[in-house]
Amino acid sequence: MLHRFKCHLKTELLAAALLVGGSFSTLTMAQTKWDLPTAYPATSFQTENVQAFANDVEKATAGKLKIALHANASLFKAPEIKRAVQGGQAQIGEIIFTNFSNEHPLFELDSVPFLAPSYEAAHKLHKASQKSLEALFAKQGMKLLYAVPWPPQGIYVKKPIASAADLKGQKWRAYSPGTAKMGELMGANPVTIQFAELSQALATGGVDSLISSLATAYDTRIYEQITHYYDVQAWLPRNGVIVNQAAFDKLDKPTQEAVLKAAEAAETRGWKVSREKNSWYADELKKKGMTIHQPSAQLATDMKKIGDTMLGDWLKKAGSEGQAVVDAYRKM
Ligand code: PCA
Repeated sequence: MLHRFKCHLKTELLAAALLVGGSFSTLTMAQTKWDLPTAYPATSFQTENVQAFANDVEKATAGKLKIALHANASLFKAPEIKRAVQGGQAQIGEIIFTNFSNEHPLFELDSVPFLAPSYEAAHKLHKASQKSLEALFAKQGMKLLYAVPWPPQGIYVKKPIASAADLKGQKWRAYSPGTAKMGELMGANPVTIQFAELSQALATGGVDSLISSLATAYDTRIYEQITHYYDVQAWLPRNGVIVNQAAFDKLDKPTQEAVLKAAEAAETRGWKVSREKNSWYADELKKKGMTIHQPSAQLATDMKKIGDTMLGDWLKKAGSEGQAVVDAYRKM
């Protein structure tokens, strides 16, 4: 009897809270809180998109699932985020796939130079590789929710260059095994520096040149030290939001659906914003003193050669599974 009375009281309390307003209702309902580490700053278009995803989820579930974003590698450093999600130290997180190239060739595919160097091509490659990538995460106890590309990657240098040989001996900032390899192939000295440490490394003279997007040049103020950009459009690396499968499975069905729906919207929005903002970044960077060059014929040839070498290496590593993905992409 007492139990029934208690239950009744609870229901009444819940009803009253719902009447009073949304914010009260969240106090009485079971609430789940997820931590979402990302290695990129709050002002990055990627992080803004992740934040919009988190807001959408909170709204669609009336606060039942709250996702707290931890930007700028404040909770985990870039290379640690994937393992943190896998182990459940963070329920959800954002990574750049290509950081994990040494673990599996599929993580590197979008960063093979000149394999998919435009938004259209990158989207085809994304679709051609999506199932395999999802299966890879599933094997590791995670679920891939969505992925969004950085704008095309170009080369930043302090002084104009005519060919890849001009990068010889330079301190080349890498953000992945592939970008380090590229530096090596040009005769530069690669040093891996994650995004969160990039501004500092630039300011203290630790970087002469690098490959990245216009977005990153704007966000990390590359233009304060490096003022020449070569628009080689080598690839568009994707960030992905991944969730621990067990954490996802603990959610009730409507909440799971809300997450999937918000993820789908985030992917569509992210591809659009990445593309649209790219020309805005170019304009802003020019205002800050960046010269945007088209690569000379020699530089383009040198880069293409490096791309061919890296694609050959990738196909060797990735075997028949990799070949099948590339074949499917080329048929699209
Ligand atoms: N910005 C990230 C990855 C690719 C990009 O455009 C970086 O430079 O670390």
